[in-house]
Amino acid sequence: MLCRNQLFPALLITTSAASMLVSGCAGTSSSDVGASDTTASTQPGDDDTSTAENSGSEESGSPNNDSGSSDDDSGSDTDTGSMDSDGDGLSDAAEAELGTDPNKRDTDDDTYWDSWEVTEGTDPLDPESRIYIGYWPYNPDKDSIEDPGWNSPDATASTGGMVPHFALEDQHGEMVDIYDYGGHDASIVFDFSALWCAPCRGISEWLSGGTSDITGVFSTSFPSVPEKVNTGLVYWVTILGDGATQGTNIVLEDLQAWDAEYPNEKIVVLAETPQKLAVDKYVAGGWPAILIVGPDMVVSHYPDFSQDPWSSLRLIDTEL
Ligand SMILES: [Ca+2]
Ligand SMILES: [Ca+2]
Ligand SMILES: [Ca+2]
Ligand SMILES: [Ca+2]
Repeated sequence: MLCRNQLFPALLITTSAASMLVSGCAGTSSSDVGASDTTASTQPGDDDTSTAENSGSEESGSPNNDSGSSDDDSGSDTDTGSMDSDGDGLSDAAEAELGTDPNKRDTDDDTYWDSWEVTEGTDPLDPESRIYIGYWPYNPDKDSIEDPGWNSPDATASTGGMVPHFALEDQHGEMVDIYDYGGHDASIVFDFSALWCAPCRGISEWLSGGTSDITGVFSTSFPSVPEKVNTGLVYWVTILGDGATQGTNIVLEDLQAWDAEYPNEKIVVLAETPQKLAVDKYVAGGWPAILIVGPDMVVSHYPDFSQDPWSSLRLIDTEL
């Protein structure tokens, strides 16, 4: 259910940083549960969030490392034309034809490997031509992740639920495939926010380096989160799910305005579609709805909003 009233955040400050909470915006009177629930909410997701990583998967399509190529080219292969010296998925011969560097995976230093650019139709010799303008992560093996579909019993909005395969428009006007965030050595945070939601704005302001009162409370309670976002230890995905008034849609200008007001080059800002499939699934108790997803696109922590709207932030701060 969606939030029906806007609550400016009550700042529930206690002497313990662990119990310091800012309330989210919820549609029911149960939203202002305070500091009494801080311990229970950290239990179920702990193991999930700390063990779900699959650190090797990012390079699973290209097993070589920069130091050599003997693994792929052992045995009877004596045709140097089929060698892939840099392990980027393109043979040396193909790279000679393309003009890319056979000893460098990302010839133009735009963060995307030569073979990925060929696959996606961008120019591996031009950094201005790249898979995502925003330099978002790319997962060449994303098709190996099984899409359960929105209505599958495997796609529950709960810890252990599989995230369906979807794509949404970002602040640069490009469609972003959410499975591109999978397969890396980093968890993914889905932050469902609404334009009308003051605590949502507080979160984004905090992550953009803001210093207002509300950001100070977040900083005190969850001090390591901004640095983990800024260094890529976690991928933060802001999904704007509701417009300036409740039930309205998000357009590109909303994304651009949000990004301009709360700039962080590591954070993609996505627009929920008018169908609101993701919001209907994941925003159960109030705004913002913040959940943690593993590299396998399985939800590793889904918060119980009525108990603790900020349990995901606490887990990011203490476990990731
Ligand atoms: Ca190569
Ligand atoms: Ca190369
Ligand atoms: Ca490149
Ligand atoms: Ca390029």
